[in-house]
Amino acid sequence: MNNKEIWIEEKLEIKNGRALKIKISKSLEEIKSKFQEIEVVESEPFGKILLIDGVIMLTEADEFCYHEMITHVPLCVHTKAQRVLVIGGGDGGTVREILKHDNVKEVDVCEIDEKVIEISRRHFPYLADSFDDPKVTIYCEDGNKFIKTHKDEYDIIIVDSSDPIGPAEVLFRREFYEAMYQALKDDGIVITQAESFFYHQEIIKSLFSFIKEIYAIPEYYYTLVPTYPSGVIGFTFCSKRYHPINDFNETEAFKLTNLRYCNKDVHRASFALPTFAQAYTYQPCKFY
Ligand code: SPD
Repeated sequence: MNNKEIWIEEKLEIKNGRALKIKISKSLEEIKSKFQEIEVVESEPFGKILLIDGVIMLTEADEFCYHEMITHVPLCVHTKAQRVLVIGGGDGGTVREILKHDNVKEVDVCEIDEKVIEISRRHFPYLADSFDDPKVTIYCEDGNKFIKTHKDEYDIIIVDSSDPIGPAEVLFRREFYEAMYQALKDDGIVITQAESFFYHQEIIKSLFSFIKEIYAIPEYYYTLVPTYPSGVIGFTFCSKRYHPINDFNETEAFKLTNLRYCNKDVHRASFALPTFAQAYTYQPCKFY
């Protein structure tokens, strides 16, 4: 990069005729792994940014909006969870949040690309240092294969993936959700990154076409992340037994850790979908 003014635009959304432009002050590192191109840049408005194949994975300024919501929502519903699996999540942000819950005794991380972990350790230590906790075991393997070798083991599985192109495509398929069902204990919960209800209706509809046939409680909730396309990103909440609202408990970890986005009102509100988006999912979340 030279000293001229430089902006990045998210490649995936440019294809669809829309983009968020962010002013960059410098490129910090760019590597090509076996699976993808990984890049870290320094931006003026959002601090450091991690990009994979030209798509923003996280920025320093707003990563907490995503990592808190992908993690504390299930952990405050299944409050006795001891074993948690993260598929993807190679930057460490999701693990950092999981470790705030003392009831969790083991965190397995299955990240296909060791280079994502390496680059995050160099540029985002406040996220990736979480991998050094003795409760954490890292497997650099294909999540879709890994999951099929585990049965009845996990209380919570969190899929912190990139978008359904490249290595993450398989993580949006029915067979993967069926395998996760088998890997869960009988009161387990799966949470998956499930895109934006403004921009990715077909993906969400496709997910719910099979999730509702596999899991007893299939729901969708969302968070606001200004640097993701449309500023909104959602998650599937696939549960065998616990209901996201009725079984919510404001745990000690939740109260004491100074969360910046997630609180009990946000937890509840995140399951309330705009009317048009309810049609993409299974049903409006039942509030009792
Ligand atoms: N459209 C980008 C979605 C990226 C979701 N995963 C981000 C990884 C942060 N841990």
